[in-house]
Amino acid sequence: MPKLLSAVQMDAYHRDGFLSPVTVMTEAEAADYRARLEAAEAAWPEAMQGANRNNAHLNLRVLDELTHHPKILDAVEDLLGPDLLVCGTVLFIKEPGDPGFVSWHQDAKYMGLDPYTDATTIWLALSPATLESGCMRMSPGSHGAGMRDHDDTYQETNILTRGQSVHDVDEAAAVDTPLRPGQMSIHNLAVLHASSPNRSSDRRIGFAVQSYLKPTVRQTRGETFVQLARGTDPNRYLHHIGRPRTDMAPEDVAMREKVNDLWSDVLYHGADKRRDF
Ligand SMILES: O=C(O)CCC(=O)C(=O)O
Repeated sequence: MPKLLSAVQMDAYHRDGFLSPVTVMTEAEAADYRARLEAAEAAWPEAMQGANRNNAHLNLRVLDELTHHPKILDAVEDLLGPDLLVCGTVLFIKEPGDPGFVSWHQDAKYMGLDPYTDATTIWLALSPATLESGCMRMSPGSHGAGMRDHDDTYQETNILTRGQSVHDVDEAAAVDTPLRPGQMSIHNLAVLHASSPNRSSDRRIGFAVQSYLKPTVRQTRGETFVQLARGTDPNRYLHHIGRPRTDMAPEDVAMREKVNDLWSDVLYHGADKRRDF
């Protein structure tokens, strides 16, 4: 018996490689999370810039709560089953007028996760993600064709680590995934997706759990740390860590730094250049 998604929604996810929108909280709840996140940004600005947009859930309660939010986990459980691990999170924030964009790419290309089909990513909107603010665009069905060649462009305004880009995407068939605050999209790690700059007057705040994994997943390019989100992990292929009890506890900050360094080694494995995120 599914916990949140209908059979139609689950079929759409498997057919298209993504599902959007999925409502997991009210706009008022999302506004409360946004206010808490922005208070944390004001208190610890350095904790969320550059490389530190990664894995802030390891030392901020607000992002920890979102990562382990029961409704989000219900939807993920409907797709992956009852045993769930969290291997990382990313804050994708585009300020108003920000030229930052995301080129067409497949997440699985550089994450070293095998099998990537036993993983999924959620992207939760904490502000309106619209055509104007640069919501994600997805290429339906593109997850079915395996890994594509990516060109590491390192374009300055490309907010992906290497500016990795797949060039021959059928843009005409692409689908926009606008989200209200409190809604999320869920995508397969092989689906092609992209997003444009934020031309609105509000911040575009997205929180991605990248990704939830079944315990069957191994890391092929380095080391990965995970939290148990639901059920059990009989395999223990990846390193387990706990959840923060307060904000910015020194031991959690140190653990996050270690996790980010090792994650960066995975993402930049074999790369010509390395950037600060
Ligand atoms: O935030 C964006 O526009 C892109 C996010 C993304 O590429 C992802 O969540 O995999």
